[in-house]
Amino acid sequence: MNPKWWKEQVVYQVYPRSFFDADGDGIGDLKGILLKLDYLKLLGIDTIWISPHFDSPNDDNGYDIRDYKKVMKEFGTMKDFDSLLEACHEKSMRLIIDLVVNHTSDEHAWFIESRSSKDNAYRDFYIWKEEVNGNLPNNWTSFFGGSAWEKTTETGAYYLHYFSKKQPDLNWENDKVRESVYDLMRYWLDKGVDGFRMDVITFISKDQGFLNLSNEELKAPEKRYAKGPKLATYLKEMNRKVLAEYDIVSVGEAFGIDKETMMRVSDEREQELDLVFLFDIIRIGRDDWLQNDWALPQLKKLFKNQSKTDRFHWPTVFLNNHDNPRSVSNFGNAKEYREKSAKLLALLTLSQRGTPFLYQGEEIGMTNFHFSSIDQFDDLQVKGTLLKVLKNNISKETYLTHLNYTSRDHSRTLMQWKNQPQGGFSENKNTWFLVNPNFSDINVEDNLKNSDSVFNFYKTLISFRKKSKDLVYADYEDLDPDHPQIFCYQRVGRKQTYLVILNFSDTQVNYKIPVFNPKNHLIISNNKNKISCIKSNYIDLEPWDALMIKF
Ligand code: ISL
Repeated sequence: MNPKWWKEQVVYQVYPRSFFDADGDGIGDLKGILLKLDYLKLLGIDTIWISPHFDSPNDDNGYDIRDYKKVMKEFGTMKDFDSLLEACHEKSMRLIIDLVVNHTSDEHAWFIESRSSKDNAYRDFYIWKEEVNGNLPNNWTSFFGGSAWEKTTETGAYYLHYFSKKQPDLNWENDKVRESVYDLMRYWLDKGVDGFRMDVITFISKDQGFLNLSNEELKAPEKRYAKGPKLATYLKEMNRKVLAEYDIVSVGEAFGIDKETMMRVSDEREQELDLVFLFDIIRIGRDDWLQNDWALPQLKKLFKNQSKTDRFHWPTVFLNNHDNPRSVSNFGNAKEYREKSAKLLALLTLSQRGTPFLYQGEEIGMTNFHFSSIDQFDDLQVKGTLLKVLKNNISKETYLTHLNYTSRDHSRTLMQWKNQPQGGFSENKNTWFLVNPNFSDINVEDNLKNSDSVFNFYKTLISFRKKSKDLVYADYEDLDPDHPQIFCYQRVGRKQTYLVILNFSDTQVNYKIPVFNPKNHLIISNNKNKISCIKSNYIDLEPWDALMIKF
């Protein structure tokens, strides 16, 4: 296995807007992240990924960039960014930033020029099409509701936007676009950032035929958008001209990518990207905003698939991010077994083969928010999709029920630091978004005081993982793929074997451990009564028991 720093570290994603408000305007900021670096260091975090910090009108909370070389005014100044980056490096931490170059904001200077006239020098920075017999250029849809085409008054032509109409897609066919992107990448890399998370990077190549999507494809357009013909060309060029020049990591958000493309994009021999985020695990049972039931064997199969890669590929492992519900609500039991199931999920994430990506609040077992009305949501995806829902004769109540499982807003409620107003996120009671009222029970301050807290479980596990290369690099083997409640797998290293047993259920299970060695040693368990070593291959597992042993 080709050892790399980014294979051995644990990454922590910060959504700056909701992380910590240092300047008291009710919005999280860069100074707030700087003030919390020691907290992240204490947790054992080596690398931080921050969601977009660039100047933006915030139509999509920063994923609509107006100026790539300017810091969003709500988050602070370029000096604040430089101080944050410097502080990270002083603390031997790395900082990855979010590269959003499939699209810009419609308020970006390039787009203001491009839309103004058909012969403007920037016209071909974006994708313009005329209407066809009075109709839209084609039937492509936006992820935020409606058509992916928006007509402009200046020239009567339509521009393409896979996301909101305030997020026009860049035309990567145009080499001036690509060179401009490489220039802005170098700007941040020359400052010393340690890599990029690349937003929907698999969408940057467009099928130049602009053919209609079939009815089947319309159900999941991302699968077609991620199959553009020149993706490999562009990624290889980006790697050759920029990425290969620096000691950094590139992780591509690969929404909609198929297995074959994924295997090529993240194959180190292909010189494209280092890592990719796949969504089949985090979106298990999901059909857009709908949440369907799923069974544990389905989840185990997905973990097996992603870990079954060879030595030229390295997976990412994550159960949370800013676009998905919180893992303890999505995969655990956020009610009577909240802390226990949160620890089980911590063990699942941190004992896998691959780079673990944690998300703010996961380390203290933060849960989904209970939304009582659609008006409470901030996310434009919720509002944009409502029109489609109503058009399909689905009631608002049904939509709200599912949003309470699936909405991106569950992960955007304010980080819960203390049992104080606004959860200690801000001194200002007029915060930009909601705080979960359960901050009284679930907050950093209480977690730090409690040696048996979710935080300290994560901290212990992260510390252990960083000391054991076998737990990082060893192969993964699911030992009981069909069991309906138990997730049991081993990591067979050169020096020792790690065996993980997870009871993914509210029920007690008497379990026969498939692989047993009486000379074993308990590494960690979320059940204080578990003894220091397992004497028999039969073990009584209480609801949500999780343990790792080595032999
Ligand atoms: O929720 C999703 C995946 O779990 C998708 O709807 C999501 O929009 C998709 O993964 C792309 O996400 C990225 O690009 C969007 C932005 O809204 C998301 O926050 C970002 O992560 C447009 O930039």
